[in-house]
Amino acid sequence: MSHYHIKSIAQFNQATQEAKDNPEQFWHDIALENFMWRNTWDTVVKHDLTMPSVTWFEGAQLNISENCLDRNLAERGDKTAILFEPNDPDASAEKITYKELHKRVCTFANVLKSKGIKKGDRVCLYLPMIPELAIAVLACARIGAIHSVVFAGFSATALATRIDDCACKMVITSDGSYRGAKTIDLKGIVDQALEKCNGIESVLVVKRIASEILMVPDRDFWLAPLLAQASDICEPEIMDAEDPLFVLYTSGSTGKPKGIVHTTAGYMVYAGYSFKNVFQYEEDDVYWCTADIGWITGHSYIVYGPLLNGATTVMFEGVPTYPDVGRFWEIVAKHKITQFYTAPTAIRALAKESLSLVEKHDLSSLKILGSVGEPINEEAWHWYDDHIGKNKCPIVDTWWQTENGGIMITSIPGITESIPTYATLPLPGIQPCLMDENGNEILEIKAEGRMCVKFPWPSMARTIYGNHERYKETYFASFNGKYFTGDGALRDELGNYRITGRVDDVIIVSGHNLGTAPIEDAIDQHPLVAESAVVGFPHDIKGTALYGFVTLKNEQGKDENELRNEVNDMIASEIGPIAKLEKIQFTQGLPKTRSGKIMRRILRKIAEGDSSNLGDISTLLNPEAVQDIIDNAF
Ligand code: 7RM
Repeated sequence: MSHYHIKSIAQFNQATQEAKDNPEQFWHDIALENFMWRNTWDTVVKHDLTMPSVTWFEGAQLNISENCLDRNLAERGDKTAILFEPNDPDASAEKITYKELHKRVCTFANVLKSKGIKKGDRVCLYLPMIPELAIAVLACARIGAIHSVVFAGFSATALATRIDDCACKMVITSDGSYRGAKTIDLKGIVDQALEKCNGIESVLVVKRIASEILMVPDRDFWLAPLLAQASDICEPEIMDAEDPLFVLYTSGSTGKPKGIVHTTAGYMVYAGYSFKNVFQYEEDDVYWCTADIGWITGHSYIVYGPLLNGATTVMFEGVPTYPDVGRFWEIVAKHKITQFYTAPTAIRALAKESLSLVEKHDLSSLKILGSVGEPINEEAWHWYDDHIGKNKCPIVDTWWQTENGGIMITSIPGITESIPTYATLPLPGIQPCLMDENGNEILEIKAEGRMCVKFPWPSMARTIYGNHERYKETYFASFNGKYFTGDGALRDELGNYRITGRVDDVIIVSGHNLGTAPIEDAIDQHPLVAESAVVGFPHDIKGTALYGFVTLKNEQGKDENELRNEVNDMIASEIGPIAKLEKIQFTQGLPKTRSGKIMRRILRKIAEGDSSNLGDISTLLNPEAVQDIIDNAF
């Protein structure tokens, strides 16, 4: 029997062991028993991580949209698949059943075909968080087109780069989008981007805000009339296991963004398996992940993972601060959310606000809370646990990456222990390891090092679009034969992992290796601190010294130097005097990526006194924060 759904600690231990001893059998059973195949595989996995080349389920044939939709029709055709909560809190939510979703995906797929899109073509999706985005994703998958979703907060230039890099033939967008009190002219951004691109043959436009927009004849088409003419029957394209399913861009620390390629069968198996276990989804649950589908978290844990399990998945169009900072909690109460999955940046932002905005909403439906995207500091973890989970909801701190396709390290709610600031244990089937500076695996259990994965897993990225050499160089060259994550981690005596941050964030002060996450965690425990970021800067004696950027909570008024001393006292008592900050700058905000990660690269430049050359900051969430920091830097 397969270990698809882990229900006890004994089963967790057994699954972990079996997956290590015989990965082929482990994944064979899971794949065979829980998915729909047109043909099964000849081999479960073939791998050579030095090339690197990996295939999973070679010889198998399938369609992932069939697994998400058709497979659920008989048992749960009338169950809500997508629960859409619009930006406007007074507009009514939309419930799309599995039956309806199936029809809408098929109809959309026929529109794609009518515009000449075929298996293997790339289609760029530049859409707000409205049902059409999920439908377009599934429609591409249905006909074997490769979707490339670009987060609709990216600029025209960023969009153009991504359209060109994988030579998309079509863009799907909307006339505009709602974001809180604002509207954004998405179509205008697409028009601007397309001035720089060559390959786009057609643009499909969803009407969302009914704005006046330019429609280029023979290139731009309103979606609604095309849908009205299309049939709602569309047989799924039969795909090979290793046919690409999607490309998703992730920005590297240097160079142009990397088009991470995920393939069909392995991605499906792992998205389904990880969703089921990490969120322990039960039939009547209402699951909500607040990410945008423009990120991997949205791909795997708003669309594919939930639908593969016949779940009800919430899509929220708006922002956490509109109409007020209680919006998340209002939605939890309104839809009786059972699993809530968000990012530390959102938790920290909401924890700054008055508790009355949480307390006026009934959050008793919640069973499981999740965190993803960055290390979650202890302060934020406890706030989440106390005020949102009321100390009765296990928190899953899920560590994974775009390149991984699915959650790699996490606790399993109710089964393995959650530990603040620790992602804890790998899911069965995942084999992380820690490496030392000499490139050797550290065999002691309690250790600190660079985190790698030493055996392939089904949803690992197969390549970077159009640049296999860069894929090899970035992920497989540092530690030959292993996948290098780029993150540093600590492992405790029980094997629990604590992610200490990107390795490029590791700072060596007077010969001591310091991760940014534990220091920031200590700072954030100060009651007046909202969030912080620590970077290194050159120092005559220490080699490198620490520079902290600290954002305070709304209420304040304390003397800054007194606060600096208190912050350093916290660090000294949590970590040791070695980790004390040389300089502490109080800031209005910290520069963040659109997905909410703190951009330490920019802070490092400022701390080094070299703010003339910060690189492209236009894709930041809050470029204005940068100027303020430069103006007030030491
Ligand atoms: C899912 C996602 C990946 C990077 C990764 C880490 C950091 C993500 C956690 C985390 C500590 C976590 N994909 N990261 N989750 N660090 N604890 N639970 O975010 O490709 O956009 O980013 O994010 O550094 O390498 S991603």
